[in-house]
Formats: sequence, structure tokens, C-alpha cells
Amino acid sequence: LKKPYKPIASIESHPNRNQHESFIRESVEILLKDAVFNGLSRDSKVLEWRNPEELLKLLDFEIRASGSSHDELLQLIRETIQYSVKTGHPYFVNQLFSSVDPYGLVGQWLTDALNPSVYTYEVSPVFTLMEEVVLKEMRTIVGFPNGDGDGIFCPGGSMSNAYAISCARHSLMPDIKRTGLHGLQRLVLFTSEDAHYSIKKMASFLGLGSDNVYLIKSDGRGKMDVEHLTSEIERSLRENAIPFMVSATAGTTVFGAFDPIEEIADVCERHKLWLHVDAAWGGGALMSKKYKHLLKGIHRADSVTWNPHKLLTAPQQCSAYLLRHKGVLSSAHSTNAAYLFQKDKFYDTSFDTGDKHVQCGRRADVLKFWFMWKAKGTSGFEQHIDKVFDNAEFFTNTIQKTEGFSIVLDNPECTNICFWYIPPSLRGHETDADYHEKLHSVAPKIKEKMMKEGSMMVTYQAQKSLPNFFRIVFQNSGLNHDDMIHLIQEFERLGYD
Ligand code: ABU
Repeated sequence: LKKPYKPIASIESHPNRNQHESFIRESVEILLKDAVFNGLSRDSKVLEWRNPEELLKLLDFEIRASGSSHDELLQLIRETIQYSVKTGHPYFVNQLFSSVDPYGLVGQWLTDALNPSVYTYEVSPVFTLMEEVVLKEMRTIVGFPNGDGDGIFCPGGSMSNAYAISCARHSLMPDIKRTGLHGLQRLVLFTSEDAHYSIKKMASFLGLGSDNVYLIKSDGRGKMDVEHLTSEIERSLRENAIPFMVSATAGTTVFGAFDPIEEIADVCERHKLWLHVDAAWGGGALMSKKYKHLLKGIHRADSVTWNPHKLLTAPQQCSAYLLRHKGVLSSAHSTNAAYLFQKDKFYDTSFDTGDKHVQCGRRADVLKFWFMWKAKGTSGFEQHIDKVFDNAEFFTNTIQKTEGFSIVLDNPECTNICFWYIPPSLRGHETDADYHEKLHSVAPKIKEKMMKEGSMMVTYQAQKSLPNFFRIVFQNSGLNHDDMIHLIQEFERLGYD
């Protein structure tokens, strides 16, 4: 089709349905070849870097009054793939998500082919039941009695954490739903200084104010200091504020540290505080008999955030908010919209789950995860977790023995490993006055080189008084020890000066 094509919205209503069919088949061929198979091969680049000005010229972003031909659209698909980061590439070890799981991918495509919205049983019968089954299984793995409770798949871990704050507050002060926060005593919640920034962000979003998130010191391993937690709770009481929630972290974003949940649960019990565990990152370790001890005590939580799109490699996004309590989600958020949640429907309307969340329409993020789980079984996830932890341990041990690498925290608990690469010219100069300043500039330079060459992607950050260091993250169980060696050698190559 060379001449501009006049599209009609629906495939079936188009007079020439075959054109749509062949377009979809050709598109899928390109997706499979360029984005999935060639794109993820170790021989290909992780990305083809272009700065914004170049990319604006290279890709035809402009929207016009008339439509494009199928050939033009196919070319746009190719170019979109060409200039996008291949986050499923084995050497994309930059973020807390990576990898393309074949079953997850098909599940994601199936979701999009069916285009459901999970709010009423009449619109999403399969997904409503699927969600109930998967959430119950997740609650069982967390250790809630009989897997009972409630939950919801959310658009990301930040939203799951927002639900936690909302449910904790509602449990204590249900009238806020109606009256708002006006004239009330100040509410305070507690999380560690290494917790994910969404806790502060969502406290602001929900009207609590970020000043009322008291940051608890973490110890030398990045874990919440429970003595400081106790003293900060007491401080809030002296200030005549109302402490209501602690958010512990199971797998901090940078260091991968696991807070001592049992001890924090004791404090929460003593002070009658809602215990939330943000296990967005580390939750996947619950699937492994060998590593679930990292989250010891999680069964005592009131609620848990767990993102299968992170350690378990479900496609973006897949985040579960799990509660041990029934009814809180609905009581906190329902508004009984009469046009959608009619109570006189011909079926059991307790399956119309949509009023318990704050969105209206909601993607069926459960399907890809359920499909992966069906394909692998729980034992498949366990093998996956054991492999990525093994890779992380191998990487850690190897850099500890390799000249030029310096680990930030010994014995990382999760599969994110933080380290400095010290180029030859800086070695032996650790006591120089400008050593920290020079070391601080190393990671951004190496990052620039790796991005421009497209050979790998590893993120870096400064934290507290520490100069910039790399954080490499492993959650792709397609990687092996040879890949670990390759990544280490890449640092040596790029960092050589
Ligand atoms: N919760 C998003 C984490 C982003 C990252 O550091 O990979």
C-alpha cells in the first residue's frame, strides 16, 4: 500500500479486512525478528544511542492530518525498535526490571488482543477470577492465614504503596474518606532513609505531607535501625501527632537491603501501627526456599507490595498490593457509581471488584503473570530466583578478587550489587585530597561510553556522602557466569585510562 491508507477504527468493520490481517502479521514478524530475537542477542547492541536533536530528525514523530501507508507504518515500527533500549537484552542490567519472558510476552500480547478492563465481572469474567486466584496464591506465599485477605493489581509499586497509606489511614480514621483531613491531628508514618521515594511522594499525594514521613536511619547494611524507629515513634507522640504506619522495605532500591521485619512487627504491635512491607523488589525471593528467609516476618504485615515485573520478570507493569484484611480496600475507596456497579445485576455482584480501587478502568496485569506461572509452575520461579541470586553472588565474589573494583556494601543481600570501578590512574591515590571528587566523576564517564557504544547499561548514583558508584542488577536468569565475566571485562575496557 503506497498511497495513504484511510483507516477505519475496527479491524472487522473495514471493507478490506485482509489488509489489516496482513499488516498485523507483518508487524508481528518485525516485532519477533527485530525486537525479540535479533534485538536480544548478545551480538547486538543494547541500544543505539542518539541525542534528542538527532533522534527528532531520524524518526518521523510528527502527527499529520492524513494517515500513513502500511509500508510507512512498518518502517516506523522498525525505527522505533532500532532506537529503543532493548530492556530484555542480557546486558541491560540497569534497572529493577529486565528480560523478556516468552510466556510473559505472549500473556501481554493476549491481554492487548482482548483489551479488557477489570472492574466488573460482566466485562472481565476470566480476569476477575484469575486475579482472585493469583492474589490468593501470593497471599499464601506471603504467609497470611489460609491466604485470606484482599488485594489488587496496581499500575506500579508506587501506586501499591499509595494504597497501603490509604488503607492504613482508613483503618484508623475511616471518617477521613468523607470529611478530609481538615482540622485533624497530624498523622505520621515511618520508613527508612533507604526506602523507595514513593512513600514520601504518596504521602504528599494523599494530603499527609512529606514532612510527616519520618525517615528512620538505616544501619551500615542499609537496614532500618529499629531503635531509631522506636525513638521516632515516641518523638511523634511527644509532638502530639498520631503515628499510624510503618513501611518496612524488603529489598531497597539501591542496596537491596531487607529491613528486619520481625523486629519492626514487634514495634508495630506494641504501638498498634499498620505494618506495610514494600517488597516490590525483593518479594520474588519468597518463591525460593533458599532465599525466603530474607523476608522473615512478612506474614505479620497488614499489607505488602510485591511487583512480579521486577525479580520475577513479568512484563511491565505487574504490581500487586496484598492485604491480610478483607473489606478495607472497598471501605476506603468505594463510591458505588450506579452506572457501573448496579446492585440488581443477574449475577453475584461481589465479583464486581472495580469499586475497591481508585482507578476506573484497569488493565488486566494479572494475565501475563498467571500465564508465566502456569508455564513454569512455582518450581520454575524458584529455579529462576536461585539462578539470579547465584549470578549475583558469583559477580560479587569475582569483583572482590579483581583489581580496580571496590564494593560499596559487603555481602549484598539481593541481586543488586553496588561498587566503584577505580581506573588505573586513580589506584594508589586513595589518600589524595581530591580522590573522592575524581572518583565521583568516573561512573558518569563510563556510563557515557557504555551508552554511546551500546555495549551494556548499568546505572550509577551517589548516596549520602558516597561518591558516584555503579549499581548492577541481575534478574534475568538467561545470564550465566560467562556473562558476569563479560560484564566485568566491559568495565575494565571502558574504564581503562
Ligand atoms: N521502583 C522503580 C525502581 C527503579 C530502579 O531503580 O530500577
